[in-house]
Amino acid sequence: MTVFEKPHAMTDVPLHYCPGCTHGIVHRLVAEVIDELGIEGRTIGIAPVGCAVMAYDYFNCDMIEAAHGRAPAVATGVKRADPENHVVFTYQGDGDLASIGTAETVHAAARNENITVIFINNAIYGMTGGQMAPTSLPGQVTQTSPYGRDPKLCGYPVKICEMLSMLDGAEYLERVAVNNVANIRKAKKAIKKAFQNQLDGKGFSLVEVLSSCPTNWGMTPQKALQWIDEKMIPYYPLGVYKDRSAAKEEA
Ligand SMILES: Cc1ncc(C[n+]2csc(CCOP(=O)(O)OP(=O)(O)O)c2C)c(N)n1
Repeated sequence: MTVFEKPHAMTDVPLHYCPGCTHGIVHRLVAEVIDELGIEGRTIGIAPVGCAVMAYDYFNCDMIEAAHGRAPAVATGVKRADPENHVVFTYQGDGDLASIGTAETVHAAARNENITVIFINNAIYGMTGGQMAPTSLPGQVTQTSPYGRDPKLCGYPVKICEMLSMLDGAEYLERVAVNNVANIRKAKKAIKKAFQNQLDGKGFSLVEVLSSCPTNWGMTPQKALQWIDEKMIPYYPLGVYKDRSAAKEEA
């Protein structure tokens, strides 16, 4: 009896992520959704710069590597080239999406580009060694804020779902977490909806996933999952920030 199988949309390449990093979980959720929707042959993923830079090795669908932060712009071009047949998703970290790529993110949302954005918020620049990210919490110790992030000096964290929810353009914005089984199930549901919205032609759908980085947070994998509960979720509340079609149906 088969009790465990990897999704077809994932390759056999071993993941390079650190122990306890949740990038692998989110990759799997995306791949499961691609399988369930039967879209592998027409899906094109846009890989970021950051720890997920090698995402192109891990997904069986076509992948394109974008320069740091530019994934929504690349996704826009790929989607518009053949909107009926291409299913396009970006996969981006917080340094990528909420710092260097802020403009691309905001304008893709404002234009309601019919793309799916998977946003990994791990509150740090992982790949480059743990520098402060736009999403690092006030007081959070990082390589570039050794005494804790001081908002007077470095400003406050950028709350992407809240910020984009102000735009008329964005279709669907939800924040989820992958720190326990119940949250992982909810994350999968949100990711599936974000892809389904694209298939239904509804427009820009972004799922922000609160994720762990035990290596750069200086924690055990288990403590890192707790830290998401105790520190990240209170600052970044989970939930749907915008669901334009659902709001229209209710009205
Ligand atoms: C234009 C440009 N600026 C800076 C860098 C260096 N760089 C590579 S990855 C990265 C940060 C990645 O952090 P994040 O997007 O949060 O992803 P994570 O590694 O945490 O998954 C930076 C600054 C780059 N590659 N290109």
